[in-house]
This record gives sequence, C-alpha cells and structure tokens, in this order.
Amino acid sequence: MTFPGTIVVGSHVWAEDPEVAWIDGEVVEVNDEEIKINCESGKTVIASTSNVFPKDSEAPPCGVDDMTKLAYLHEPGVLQNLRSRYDMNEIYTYTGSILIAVNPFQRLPHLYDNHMMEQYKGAGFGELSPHPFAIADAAYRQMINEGISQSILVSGESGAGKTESTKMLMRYLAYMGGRAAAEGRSVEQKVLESNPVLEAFGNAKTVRNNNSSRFGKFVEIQFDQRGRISGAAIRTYLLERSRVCQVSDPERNYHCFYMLCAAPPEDVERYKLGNPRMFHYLNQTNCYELDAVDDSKEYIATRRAMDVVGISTDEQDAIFRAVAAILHLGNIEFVKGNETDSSEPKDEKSRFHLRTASELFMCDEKSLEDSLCKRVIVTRDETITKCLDPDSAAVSRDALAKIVYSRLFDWLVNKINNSIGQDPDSRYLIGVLDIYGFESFKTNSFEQFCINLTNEKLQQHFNQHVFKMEQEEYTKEEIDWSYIEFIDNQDILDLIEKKPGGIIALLDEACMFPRSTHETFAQKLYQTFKDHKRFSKPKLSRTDFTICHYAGDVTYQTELFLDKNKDYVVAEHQALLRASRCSFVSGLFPLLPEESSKTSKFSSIGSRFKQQLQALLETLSATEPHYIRCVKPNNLLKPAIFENYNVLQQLKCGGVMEAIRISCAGYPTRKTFDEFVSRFGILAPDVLEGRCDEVTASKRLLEKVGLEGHQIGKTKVFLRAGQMAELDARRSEVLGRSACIIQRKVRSYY
Ligand code: AD9
Ligand code: MG
Repeated sequence: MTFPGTIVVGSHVWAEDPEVAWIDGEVVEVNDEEIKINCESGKTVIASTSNVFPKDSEAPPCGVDDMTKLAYLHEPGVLQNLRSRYDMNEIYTYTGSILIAVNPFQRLPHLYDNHMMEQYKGAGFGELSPHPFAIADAAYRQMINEGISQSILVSGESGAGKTESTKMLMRYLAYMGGRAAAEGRSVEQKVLESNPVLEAFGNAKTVRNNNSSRFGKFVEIQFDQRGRISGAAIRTYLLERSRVCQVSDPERNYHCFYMLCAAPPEDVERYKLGNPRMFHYLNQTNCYELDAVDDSKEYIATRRAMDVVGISTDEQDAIFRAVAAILHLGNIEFVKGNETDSSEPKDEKSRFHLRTASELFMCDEKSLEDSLCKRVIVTRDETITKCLDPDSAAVSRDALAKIVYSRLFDWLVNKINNSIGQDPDSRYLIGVLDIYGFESFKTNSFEQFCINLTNEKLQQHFNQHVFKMEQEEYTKEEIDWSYIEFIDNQDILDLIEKKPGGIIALLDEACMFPRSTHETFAQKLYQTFKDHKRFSKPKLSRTDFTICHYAGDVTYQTELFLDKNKDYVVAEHQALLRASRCSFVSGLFPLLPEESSKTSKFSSIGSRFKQQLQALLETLSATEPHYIRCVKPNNLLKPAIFENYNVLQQLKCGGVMEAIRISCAGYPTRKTFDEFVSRFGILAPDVLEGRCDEVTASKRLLEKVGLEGHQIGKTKVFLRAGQMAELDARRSEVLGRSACIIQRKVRSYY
C-alpha cells in the first residue's frame, strides 16, 4: 500500500541505516529520487525517497506509554519510542492492549512491591503506567464483571523475561483472589510455591539465560463465584530431556543436581555425592556455579517450597535419591566384555557407581547391570538375550537416566496439581501461559520444530484476536470499515500438522518403518512438498528442509528427527524400576495394560505434542486473551544496552509489527478531536472562529484541507496511513520552516 506524502526541505525523517536500523535527521535537499539528510549524529546521508519515513518532530522526548498514541505508527517510530522509554527505566509500553516488556536486567526498586499491587488494584486500565499488574488486574476484573474466563499469554525469546513476568501475574492474581487459610496452606500459597519447585527441576543455565525454563507451562487458576481462588492446575509441555546427559560449555544441567551436591553434609553423605566435578553428567562443561546464586541456599529453599506444595519428607527423600542415582548412573563406563560385542562396567569405580545407583534406586544391582548391557528379544518361539557393545550400553544408560528424570518431572507436576486441588465447581479461570518463543538457530532440530509450531499456532490466535479488536474499535466509534486482508498462516499450519500428509504425519510414518532413515524421510518431504510455497529444500543439503515461518525462514536438520520423535521405555528399564523396593520409583513406572504394550511399540512425541497444543488452544479460545510480549534488549544479559536490530526482530516474531500492520491497513492514526484541532488548527484558523465544538471544528478542518478517506468517529478522528504525514507537512509549510516544497511519494509503510 503506497500513500501520497510530502517530503520537503526541513522535514524530519527516518532513514534506513545498516548499523542502527534507523537514523533520524532533517532533510536538506530533495532531488528526483534522492534526498539528502543531515542526521542528528552529525552524519549526512543520501537516501532514496522510497526508504524514508516521516518523523514526528513533536513526539515527547520521553516517549508515549501507548504506541497507538504515536502520530506515526511505523517501525522506526515504534523502536524510538521503546528505546527512549527504556533509557529512562520505563520498561513497559502498551500497543493498544498488548503489553511490551523490555527486560531491564536489573532489579528496579519498588516496581514490584506490595504497595505497587495496591495501586493497581481497581485502577482503570491505562490510568497508571503500563505494568503486568495492570494486565492481571484487567483480566481479573473482566472475569468478575463479565463472567468470562481470561488468559494471559506471555511470549518472547529465551531470556526475555517471560517467567519473571508470569510470576508477577501469579502474585497479583493471588493477591486479588487470595484468602488466608484457616489451617494448612492456602491454595494461592501452593500455586506460588510451585514456581521454585518446578524451576529447580525444570530450569537450567543456558547461553541465553542463567535461569532458562526448559519446558512450557500453562497455569490455570480457578475462581469461585466471589472471585476467590478455589483451585489451580498446571500443565507443562516438552521438557528438554537431552540436557540430563548432555551439556555443553558454558551451560549447566538442571539446577537440582547442583543444589543436591551443595546440600548439608548429612544429605551429601547419604546420597554419596560430593563435588559436582566428579560427575560425568555435570563435568562435560566447565560451568558449575551461577553468579549471585548459592546452591546450598537454593537446596533449602527448594525443600521448603516442596513442603508448601504438599510433598512429604519421605517423598522428597525419594526424589533426591532418584536425582542422585542419575548422577551415579552417569559415571558408569563400559568396556568390552568376554563375549563378542558384549560390555561390562569398566573398572572398580564404575562398579561402585553401579552399586550406588542400584542402592539409591532400591533395585537389584545385577538386574541394573543387565538392563544396561543386555537386551532380551522375544520371538514367537524363543527368547534370546543379546549383548550390547560398550557404546550401545552407554546409550542405554543415558536413556534410563532421561526416562527417570522426565517421569520424575511429570510426577512433580502431578503431585502439585493433586495437592492444590481442582475446583470442580469453579466458575471461571484465568490461565497464564509461559511458553518458549520462536527459535531460529544455526542448527535447528526437532525441538525447534515443535517450538516453532507452537508459535505458529499462537500467532494465528493472536492475529485473529488483534483483528477482532480492531473491528470492535471501529464498531464502537461507529465508523464504516470494510474488511481488510490480513496474513493468515493457516497454510504453514497445514504443512506441519495436516492429517494425513503433513510433516508430523510423515515423520510418524517414517518412525514406524524400521528401514527409514533421516535421508528417506527428507526425500519424502521433498517429494510431497515440492510445490508448497512455505516449504523449500536448501540447495546445498540433501537432508535439511526450510519452512518459511511467519517470523522468518528456519532451516531444520533432520538427522535426529526420527530418534527424537520416538517415545518409548526400554522394556528392561521398565521391568527393573517397576520392581524397585521404593514405592516412589516403582510408581514412576506403572504397569502398562497388556494390549497397549504389545500393539503400540512406538508413541510419537510430535503427535502427542500436537494434541496437547490443540487442547491448549481450545482452552484459550474459550477465554478472553491478554498479551504480554517480552523483549530481550541485548544478548549480553546486561542492563542499559538496547540493540535496535535485535529488538526489531523480536517485535516481528512476537507479532507486534503484524498487529501494527493490521491497524495500519485500516486507520492507524487516531486523534481525539481535541488533540486534532490543537495540532492542525493552524492549517485553517478561520474554522475555529466563532463558537464551535471540537467535532465540528475537526470536520471543517478536514474539509478545508481537502483530505479524503478519513473517518469521523464518536470520540476521535481516524486517519488513513500517510495522512498524518501530509497534514504535518502542510503544517510545517505554514509554520514557514520550508522554502521549497516538492510533492513526493513516500514509501508505503508496509
Ligand atoms: V526462557 O525462554 O525460560 O530461557 P524467560 O523465561 O523469558 O527465558 P526469565 O523470565 O527467566 O526469561 O528472565 C531472564 C532473566 O532476566 C531473569 O533471571 C532476570 O535476571 C532478568 N529479568 C527478567 N525480567 C526482569 C524484570 N522484570 N526485572 C528484573 C528481570 N530482572
Ligand atoms: Mg522462562
């Protein structure tokens, strides 16, 4: 969409810049297709007229708290606004009802204290500065007033501040809906204390975040008729399993391992632990400690939180025993055994860890060894025992560690849910979603594929919502608005999840054929989607594929897709731990019903995840959504650094730019009559003469200047994209700031 605009000598504009994305300055020369700009920085640049945007020279230096108040709703304007606010530690900004939160990477005093919560309680939305409390408050009040369930969707890339924001939301909701329990722990206390427990077992230091959640989470808080919390449920998604056995520098394994190694001496002794540097699962990286975190204190705090959420001391003991057992398991090394292709523990040290692991798991030592080194193959006529070579035994060991850890995590979630309790009579709920943002790395595997599917689904939900809100605003203002096109990503969703024929379905098929490899899987994809406009095959690869996501192209490496999609427990591992004398451990491996163990050897992680997402979206679509978009201003995780390109990319991935595009397609500039007249009255001073109200004045003004296509709402003037620039140009003309005026076409906003 191109719109006529005016660039004149003296205009203030934004021009594209390779270093800082956008650079601003004053136009000093206008030629045919080029203009010369003197930038604030002192630089002079020549830009093509099609690459510049008008700059609002009247924009307040400290920015505006809602992007929709910007005179020009375009990329450089949005960026500038966020940046000037961030410089003043104003980290929150609205775009309509969406909250953008830029991570400060420092504790900002008083921003989150109880006094702040009190202030937001009952304040009208937009009355106070933008804040997660305001979003939570709006959700809570909408729920009470309209009797509709609500959801708050928090997204952003790793380290952007999702989990921190989510905790604030939960704290505020607990504050609003809490009641002091007469005895025992109150529901809201349990809900809040579930966070440190899940973080101990599900968070780890990564390159991107020292406290990175390695799972997605949807917390559903249930309320009774009087708006008090009556129950809650936590759903988690796709815990990263590989981290248990494989960590690379400078990352860490899950926090709980280090906490346990730093536990009081009697616990360390009981579990035969010690320095984390002793353990293979921890010493593949050189990172053991975290800045400003004392693991021994964290251990105590985690234990206390476990008490609060209702995990008994015996259960806690069993949990940490299993965690310790995993560490010992990891230290069992294998060498060739006596028979060909067989294996056995390498030495006395490995035997010690084998024994210790079996003691901690409370299972038989020999059975543990066999389950690691042998496989039993049952055919119709006989049962054959096959030995595993040392490498396969190590793979088997890691598989056991991973399955125990992931079952343990699921157990925790379940336990917390049972302890908090669901309210079957709950009237409505507020769901808070803290889930991984869009990911595009150098190498992208199955995890990124699932994560990006999540984001595609949420993006569709988001677009539909933003679109609906726009329509509602127009209806409320009683202005005509014809239906505009918006980009729908249904085609990407079909490509991934259509049944049959989508990528997940083809992956499941490949997993069921014993002879498929990632090569045959990739070939199948190339054949099936050769004409799909969202799918392509990179030129230099024979097994990668590229999906054109809403947030950009991502190339996936198929190598581990088949393996990672298969979810099964090795039968020997199942039998071993099922027989544990510890009821906690055996409870992690419930007996499978006879049929299912025979028929479905393979269960697909991709398909199950797809179903979970489906269920999540069904829940969400029955709620009124609220959005928080977290932004990470730099990759150094340091305060006061704001990287333009980086931020822009995140605004695109979070759909913020798309939301803006949707609103630009209609009437992006909305000015109250008051504002409009005071800004543009100068264009036709005569219309203001005599007694006339602002509405009439605005109408006359618009008529006088001959603008077409705008609309007059009930409280505001709605301008088409570009019209504001035109009016501003005329204004500066009248103000006598320009000598020569040349009509130009200004590049389309989007
Ligand atoms: V990940 O996808 O789980 O890896 P998140 O959840 O988006 O990621 P998180 O909330 O964990 O990021 O924030 C990362 C770090 O930024 C925190 O550990 C804090 O050190 C820092 N942070 C985030 N938000 C705030 C804030 N509002 N105030 C101060 C913050 N520090
Ligand atoms: Mg997180």
